[in-house]
Amino acid sequence: MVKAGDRLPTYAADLAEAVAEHRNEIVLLLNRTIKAGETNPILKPHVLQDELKRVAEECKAPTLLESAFAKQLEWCQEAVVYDGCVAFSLRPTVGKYFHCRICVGSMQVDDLTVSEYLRFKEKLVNGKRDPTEEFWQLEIDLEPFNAHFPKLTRPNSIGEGVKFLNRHLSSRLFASNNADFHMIFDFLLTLSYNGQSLMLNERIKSAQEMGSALDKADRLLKKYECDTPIEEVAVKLQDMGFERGWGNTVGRTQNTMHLLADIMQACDPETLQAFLGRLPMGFKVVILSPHGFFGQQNVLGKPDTGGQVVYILDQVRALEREMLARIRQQGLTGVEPQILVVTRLIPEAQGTTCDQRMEHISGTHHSRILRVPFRDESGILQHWVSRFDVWPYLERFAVDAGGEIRAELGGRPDLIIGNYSDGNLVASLLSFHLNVTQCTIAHALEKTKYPDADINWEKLDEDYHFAAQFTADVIAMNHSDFIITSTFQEIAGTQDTVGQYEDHQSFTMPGLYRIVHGIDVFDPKFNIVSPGADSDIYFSYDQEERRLTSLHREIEELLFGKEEAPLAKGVLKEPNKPIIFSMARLDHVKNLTGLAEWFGQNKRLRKLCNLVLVGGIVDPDNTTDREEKEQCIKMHKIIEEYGLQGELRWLVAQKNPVLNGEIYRYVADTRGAFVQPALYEAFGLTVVEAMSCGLPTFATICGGPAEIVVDKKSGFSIDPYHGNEAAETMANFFEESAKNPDSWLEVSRGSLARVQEKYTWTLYADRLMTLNRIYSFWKYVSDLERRETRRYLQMFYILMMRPLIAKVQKQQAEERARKEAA
Ligand code: UDP
Ligand code: LCN
Repeated sequence: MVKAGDRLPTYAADLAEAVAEHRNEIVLLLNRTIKAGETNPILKPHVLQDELKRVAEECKAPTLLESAFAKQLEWCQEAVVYDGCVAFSLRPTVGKYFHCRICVGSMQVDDLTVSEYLRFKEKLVNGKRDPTEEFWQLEIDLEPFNAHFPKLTRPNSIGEGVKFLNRHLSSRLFASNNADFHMIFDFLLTLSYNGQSLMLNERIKSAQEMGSALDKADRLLKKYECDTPIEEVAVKLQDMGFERGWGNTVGRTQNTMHLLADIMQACDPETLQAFLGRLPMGFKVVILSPHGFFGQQNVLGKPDTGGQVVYILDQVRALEREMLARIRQQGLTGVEPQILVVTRLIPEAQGTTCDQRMEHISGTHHSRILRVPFRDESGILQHWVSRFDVWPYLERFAVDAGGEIRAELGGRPDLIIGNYSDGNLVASLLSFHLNVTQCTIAHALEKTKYPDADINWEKLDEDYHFAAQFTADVIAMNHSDFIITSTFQEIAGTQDTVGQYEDHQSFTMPGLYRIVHGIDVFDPKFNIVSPGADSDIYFSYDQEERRLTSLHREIEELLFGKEEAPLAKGVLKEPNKPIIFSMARLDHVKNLTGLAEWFGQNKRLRKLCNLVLVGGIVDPDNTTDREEKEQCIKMHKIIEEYGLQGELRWLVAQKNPVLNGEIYRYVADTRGAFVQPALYEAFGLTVVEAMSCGLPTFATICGGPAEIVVDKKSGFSIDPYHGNEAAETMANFFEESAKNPDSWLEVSRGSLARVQEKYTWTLYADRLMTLNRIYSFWKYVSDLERRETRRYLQMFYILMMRPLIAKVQKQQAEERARKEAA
């Protein structure tokens, strides 16, 4: 804190100056903020903005809106009100924060450090408890560990970590003037397959010797035609110290060797990436997704089983194709890629295959699902448990799965990919113990979905166990060698909104710990690699010859049939109208109930279209999931309240993707649209699916869909917090499309073009395989420096995560005992 007499650091000084310009109005604004803080002491930006407008109007001071203070308020992500003071968290640009506090009585402005800001915020929970207590709260600060690692500097380059890393590595190699080449040489020596060396053998003893051996090999290879199969020269190359892996033909081998020779001469990022990208490695991949029902049929739409399963299965197919193509190009024989998706085995499998230990993944040759049960002291856990409740089982799962993975793969994997918080925690444990490259994929970080869940963690802990989850997330994102995200916003948000990872930069859970530096969005470990939609299932409605017309009777029965509970609710009275379609898990955040409400309230829209919703269950007694039940009951209420029975049809979760693909297209035939109304959506596969079918899409601006859809070109962005406006936008679109069918076609074509350009699995697999090679090399060369972070994280895990897990376990045991007693 700035003490009396100190010169004010820039920010507080700027703010004090800005306040002085409009002192009267700002005092009024701050007093109102303090008043508003009595109901909710953590104020979101829109509340402050709205208040600012009101004050400017009431005081007849329009210049206030243009003032320096108003500009600074635009940066505000949150204001905390306590004891007559307002503390602001200001974010002038992505990933950069200032904190300051104004005490309204004296109008004193102070700069705060992150730690001071969080301590001030903690007072909301701790009140005026012993003030010395705040000094004993554990503070986690990962910044010093990463201080000597290279960092991106421009917000525009966030998510392009690999590009930056290549530049860094190549300039390091270039600057070292050959001194660092032993790193490449040593790394090449580590490459092998089932004990068989690749690329180099023991005949080459040093980086220098490698240089002259490359010249010798070049002289030999020049004597052959480029397309000569490598088998014809393999023995001669071996004598020179080169094993298989350089290429399948003389030409490709020569080319790979030239890349290495060029790197040794004068390294540049493109050549380095091209060379590393060709290395024969990453043959054994483990993908972890412990929770939920992970299967290939009958699983989608269950409370925890959505896009992650679809994503992984598509990812596996694309990765295997890419791995096979690379193995072919590397000229390797007898090498087979292996991908293991490791999940939990659920004995009470509810009509799925989740009780089978091993399952082949269709559409692949070498990929399998391996299921390992959750166990505790009373044996194998028989039933499904929510993703929020899995924490007590994960350590044991990691040990059991680790053993089974090694047995199945005949050794340790080359790459471990974690999915979601639980998978990423297990991936961290395994990669720590096996020293394997770790990739993190969050899919969704719950902290963003549940605003203020950090400060209120104690209230929510019984239902959600967020303390364990957020701790797991911080550990995994820091432990991981590289992180893949589907969009930019997942890392660093937008100019106005905070990204999901960025949200872990600093936060506090009073009484537990305070994170003053949890993650840096400028870290080069972040890479945007967007998924796609399976092009065999999700293709355009106008590809007539591919259409699955044999499914139309079933679809018509679903959409327009008379069957109701327990499989459906509502029967459409006017089936000829265009359909507004939405499909999601029946979660609060997915907001299907919100969409039903917007529709109910907009007479114009109701006249123009029917609403078809696919989600969850229709009978609330058919679920054990708390949120699903609550949303189901709410949906029934909305249907009653607005009298929607003849205009809305609500179907239970549809678990067959092939049928769903044809449903999207059928809806397109009606000149309908897809709506993704979520209050927050991390990415939103349904948006890509609908767009791939040529269905105009209205998608939430909160989260990933804002990046997928280009507003008014390839769809429409809607604000779920302004449902009326969203409904109006839809009504305008349908009105226009009824008058001018070309307007519908234009948006449909825009959607198709957008997904083809940006969201395909082929692009994804190529990128991921290249990233694996580059980050594995980086892990190898920076291993020693990283050990500090890993040790710090290990301590955090043992001293914080384990007690949190024990707490969840205790809560669950008490709940079981309560239920049994009742
Ligand atoms: N899905 C489905 N049936 C349903 C609900 C959803 O097949 O009743 C599928 C949907 O087609 C998509 C995935 O589940 O492939 C949902 O992914 P998304 O990213 O939209 O959301 P998530 O459920 O992962 O949060
Ligand atoms: C989880 C989510 O919440 C979705 O937004 C994503 O699309 C899905 O995973 C796949 O990554």
